[in-house]
Amino acid sequence: MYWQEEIETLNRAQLEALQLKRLQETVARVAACVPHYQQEFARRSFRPDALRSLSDVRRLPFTTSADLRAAYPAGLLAVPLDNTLRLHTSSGTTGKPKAIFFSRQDIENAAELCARSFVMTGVTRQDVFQNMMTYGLFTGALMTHYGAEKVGCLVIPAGPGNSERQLMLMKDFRTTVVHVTPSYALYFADFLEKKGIEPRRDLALRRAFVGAEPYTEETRLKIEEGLQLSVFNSYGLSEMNGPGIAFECEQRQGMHVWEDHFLIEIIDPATGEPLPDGETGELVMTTLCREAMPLLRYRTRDITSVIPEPCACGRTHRRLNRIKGRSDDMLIVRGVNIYPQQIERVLMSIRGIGRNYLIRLDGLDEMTVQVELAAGGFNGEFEQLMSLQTRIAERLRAEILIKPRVELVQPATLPVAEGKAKRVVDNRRL
Ligand code: DLL
Repeated sequence: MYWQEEIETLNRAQLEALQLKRLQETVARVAACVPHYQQEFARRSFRPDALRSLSDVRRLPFTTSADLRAAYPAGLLAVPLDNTLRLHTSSGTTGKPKAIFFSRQDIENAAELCARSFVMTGVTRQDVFQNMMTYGLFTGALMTHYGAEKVGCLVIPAGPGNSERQLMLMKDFRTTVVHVTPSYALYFADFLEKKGIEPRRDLALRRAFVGAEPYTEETRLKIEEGLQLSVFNSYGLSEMNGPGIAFECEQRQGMHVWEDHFLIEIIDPATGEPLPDGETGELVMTTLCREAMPLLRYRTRDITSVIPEPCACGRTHRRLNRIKGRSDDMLIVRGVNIYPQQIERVLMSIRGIGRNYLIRLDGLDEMTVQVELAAGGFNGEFEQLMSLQTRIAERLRAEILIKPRVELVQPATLPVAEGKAKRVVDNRRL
């Protein structure tokens, strides 16, 4: 099923011609009215008419989150403030957030891309869409809300948390689709289990759109098992609209990026040099249709690769592999580079442990992984508990090359996230 079949199936030559035209327009616009880009262009003696082919995008400067922070609160606006309609912010780890402005057309486009994404998974106007993302400055809920309304779904703006109420809404209004973060989905699966709810028997859930933070294939399986539905990976970032940037189709073999709106590159994060399709590196995105705040070569910090092969669904927009992590999430422990997702992958594949965990770094360089026991607690012998602990530590060592301390804790004792989870607490004195 398609939402905009003609655009979704444009052949590559047509799609690339459209991208080039839109890239030239975008660059001409920022050259005319965004001081930040005017200065960057002047510094490298770049003239917009030098953009002749898509590979010329490499002559453009990168934009970083530091550039956006420096531009706060005015943003890198390309239109008068009067022409903007909505503000979202993206909170970084510290300091001021990034301010992202949207024009009426930008909001409309974001909703269209969400609608495309949902229809691609098989959603129709018959669906009941319970939006468990946070409403507010975060883009996650509002953008998908508009997209699902466009498709004609009944939208329930539940927001996250209050699991009792979520369950009541799901039962009473026969919710078929949820949009949720992986951490809350895992928590909610535990909650249903404790309540003795058998999702397939008691609820009408069919699909979960899961995103807003990195998660592993093993976590997808845990969510599918717990909620008894199909999980579709939903990717985006505030700087590029929020959700609906890349989404899995019914094949669920990577996420189609809407390339008529975004030009993607994969670069080596250390050198900034482009990498060929299939190689893993940092995703860089350029907006092609943004009115209020076009961004050139935005460094997402997300680590992934492009799947160049055509997809069986017939869409020509290329796919991204699951995000492996963020380059700024990488931990260096005793000289070893570790992504939190490597730890998650191991934990989610071990039976007998629960769905919540926390990575703690203390002292000089000591790593402790706290893991909740499965929902029913542990009924076995002390020896069995010790052997489970040893097994987890050994499996982790095989994956991350260092052996962390493993602490098994009672179910429901680690902090629970309704939005994005904080999985790493770094108290090191380095
Ligand atoms: O999280 C937008 C969004 C909302 C996407 C709801 C999907 C669903 P930000 O708060 O700006 O925007 O955070 C963007 O979250 O750069 C990734 O690091 C991470 N992220 C988002 N989706 C995924 C995903 C929203 N499916 C940052 N897999 C991005 C992995 C994801 N990481």
